[in-house]
Amino acid sequence: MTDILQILDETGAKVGKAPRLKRDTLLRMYRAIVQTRAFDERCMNLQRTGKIGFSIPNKGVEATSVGGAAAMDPDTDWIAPHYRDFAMMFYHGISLEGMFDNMFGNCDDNAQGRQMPVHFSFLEPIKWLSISSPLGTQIPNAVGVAVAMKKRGEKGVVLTTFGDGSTSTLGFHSGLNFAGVMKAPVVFLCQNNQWAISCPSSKQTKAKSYAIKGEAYGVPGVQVDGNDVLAVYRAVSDAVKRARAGEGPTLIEAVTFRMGGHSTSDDPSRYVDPKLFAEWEKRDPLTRFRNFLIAEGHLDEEKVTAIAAETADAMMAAARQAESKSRPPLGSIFSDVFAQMPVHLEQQMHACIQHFAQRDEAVDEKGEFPL
Ligand SMILES: Cc1ncc(C[n+]2csc(CCOP(=O)(O)OP(=O)(O)O)c2C)c(N)n1
Ligand SMILES: [Mg+2]
Repeated sequence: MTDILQILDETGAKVGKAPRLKRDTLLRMYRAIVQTRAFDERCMNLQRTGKIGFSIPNKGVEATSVGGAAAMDPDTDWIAPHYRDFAMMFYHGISLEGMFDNMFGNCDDNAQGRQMPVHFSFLEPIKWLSISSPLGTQIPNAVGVAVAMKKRGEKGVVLTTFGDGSTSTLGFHSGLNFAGVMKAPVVFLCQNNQWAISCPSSKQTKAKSYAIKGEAYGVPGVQVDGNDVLAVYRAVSDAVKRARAGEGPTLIEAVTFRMGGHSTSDDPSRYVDPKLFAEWEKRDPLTRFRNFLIAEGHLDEEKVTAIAAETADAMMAAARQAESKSRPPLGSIFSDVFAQMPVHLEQQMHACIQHFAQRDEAVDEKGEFPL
């Protein structure tokens, strides 16, 4: 195991060799981080005012997701994401409205309100497995996709992401083991944000790191500064190169910190020492990258303000648009399972619609989630 990979120090000064990225790509990475933070803020407001049921904050961990996403080629590659990783979608240019349609579970939500908020399902702009709540299940799914692509002779690579707590799941074990044996073209990116809800890393594992866990499966492990978007990009793109060259999987541990609650239902002040927040605030991935981009002449204060303002406006407009749409029709609970709905389901659907119509009761639960 080598030392932790870092390219930008906490002030944004270069301490390692920066990857050769075009200005447009660097700015796209920056915008994706800004968008994720603005999305977080909007969703927190919407949840606190009772308009949506739930959200998952990403403050502090955005660079891990964006650095990983930027290393993937939408023409060939797949992403099998963790739920705290939707910054990846912002990098790849997802429609904001589609994201808010999911947050409101409205009639245009492509899961028709059947999923929890932030559990996005998209087939574009990059091949993306739907986000699932049971931890670690995306890991064997990702390996399956990777093995299938290898068998078909396709050159795609799969990036799968998960949290530190998810390394304690069976999915992590079976996924890494199978990938090691099959030399699958997959990259495992563990977002070590130090917490699994209120369980700290010190109680999650006695291993020296999460990266070291690859060794038992014959999968090389690397540790990277997860608040340094360029270092994450470098680690993931090196692992992608290995995978594409037929050299098998890599496990990357991105060390970062969750700068807020687990979800909008959580109160981190009950278990996180406030000193830790103050300490990690100094390593903020957004400030660090912004300082770097300004020093390199890619950004200036005026542009920084303009990007922040246009992002906040776009979030507000997309959220308003999604909020104004109706809920999915009640009958949609029964659709999409069978091409031809069986008679017994059809009967149940009519009975259900009639039941609510008779009670003159709008289906309007507040939709609060306990997690
Ligand atoms: C298999 C499974 N066990 C338990 C849970 C309940 N649960 C939801 S989130 C969470 C913590 C996950 O921590 P981590 O993997 O570090 O991800 P993070 O939330 O920090 O991004 C737990 C235990 C679950 N969703 N799935
Ligand atoms: Mg975690």
